Amino acid sequence: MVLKGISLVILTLHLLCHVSLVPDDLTPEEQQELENIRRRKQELLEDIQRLKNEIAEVTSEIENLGSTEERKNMQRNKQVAMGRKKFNMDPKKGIQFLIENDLLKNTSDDIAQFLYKGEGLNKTAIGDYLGERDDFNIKVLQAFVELHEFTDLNLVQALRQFLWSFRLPGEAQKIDRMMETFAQRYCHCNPGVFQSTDTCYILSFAIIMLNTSLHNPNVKDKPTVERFISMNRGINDGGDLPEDLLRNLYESIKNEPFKIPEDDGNDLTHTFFNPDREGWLLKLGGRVKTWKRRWFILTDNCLYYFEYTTDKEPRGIIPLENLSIKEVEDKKPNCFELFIPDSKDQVIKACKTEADGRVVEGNHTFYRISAPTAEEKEEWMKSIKAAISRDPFYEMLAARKKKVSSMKRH
Ligand code: 4IP
Repeated sequence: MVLKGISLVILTLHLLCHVSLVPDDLTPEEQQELENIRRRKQELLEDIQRLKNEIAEVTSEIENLGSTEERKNMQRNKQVAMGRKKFNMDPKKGIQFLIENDLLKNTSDDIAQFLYKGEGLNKTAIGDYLGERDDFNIKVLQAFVELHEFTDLNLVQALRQFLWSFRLPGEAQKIDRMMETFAQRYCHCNPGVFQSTDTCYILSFAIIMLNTSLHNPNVKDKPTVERFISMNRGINDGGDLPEDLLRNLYESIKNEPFKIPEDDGNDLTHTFFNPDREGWLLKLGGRVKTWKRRWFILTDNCLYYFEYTTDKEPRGIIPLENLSIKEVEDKKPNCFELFIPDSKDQVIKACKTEADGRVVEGNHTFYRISAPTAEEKEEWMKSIKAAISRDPFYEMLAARKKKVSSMKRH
């Protein structure tokens, strides 16, 4: 802009120089005109000087910037932003990058602070980092949970804060570790509320499941406060928790569901909702690769398939334990596959009915299934995933329940 201004001024000046060469036998009007032009020339010369000064000022500002703290800060902020991006793509690499560039200290406390502030960080990535089994990550998890202040909060309020600070991963072992750390912290901040951290842990899950039952439209049977109270009998190391406390927690969840960071829709609400489902799907055979239309029912952590909806006996049963699920491409549309992770050739434990009615073991190393629509594929995959991931967790929870309800209080 400034340079363009200068060239214009120079051009005008050039023209004016020619004008000043005009002889002086001029009429008064022409002389007046010449006078005006000279004044204008003077003004333009002043303009040029002003522009020159401005350019000098801006140039010196740019030069100064280069040597000041400001520039260093800009550089640093850029690197932090890059570190955050890397973290969101691969949490471990992101942390490593920040440490290598002296933007973060390699201590569990500093990393925990960074995750707790969470600026620009994806909550799924935070959950993934905190859920890692590594000793160091476990230390970070502890430091992270200690940054939460739960004193004088009821359990629902504390859970709201906790579950909003990152996204709980789907894996049972990780959920267990994180909720255990949460329960310890809650009991530390609120001594005397629960007999043990196990009680706090179990009640936390009762609350998360209550949240799902009350607010997930897929759950038709909504529990009453009485049912919630009776479900939690005996969990305080053999004794009951005060009814008032349970009523308050129930009301709080009923009035306001948990706000949970949701990135791919497969959040806690899904992990703990009743995943039962039924419908028509196509299934590929085991040894002979023929597609058969079968009526599938998902219940009790098993997939049953029938020839007709009215059949009493299934043609096959696939227990979902130890299986994984993934989308696959096939000539048939909307396909997904059930498989054993890390073991391609192993036959999946399942049973099927032969043409002569005998029940025999299945022959599938994978089950390929095609859904009628993309939406149905998504729904089936979500429900099967939920059935797979909640199962080991329910076992762990049941073990804890058994432990606390068998304890006798003195
Ligand atoms: C059959 O093909 C069907 O696809 C069976 O499905 C299947 O059993 C058989 O797998 C496959 O050979 P044909 O009907 O063309 O013979 P369904 O039982 O639903 O009728 P699965 O195990 O998929 O139920 P193999 O592994 O038995 O060959």
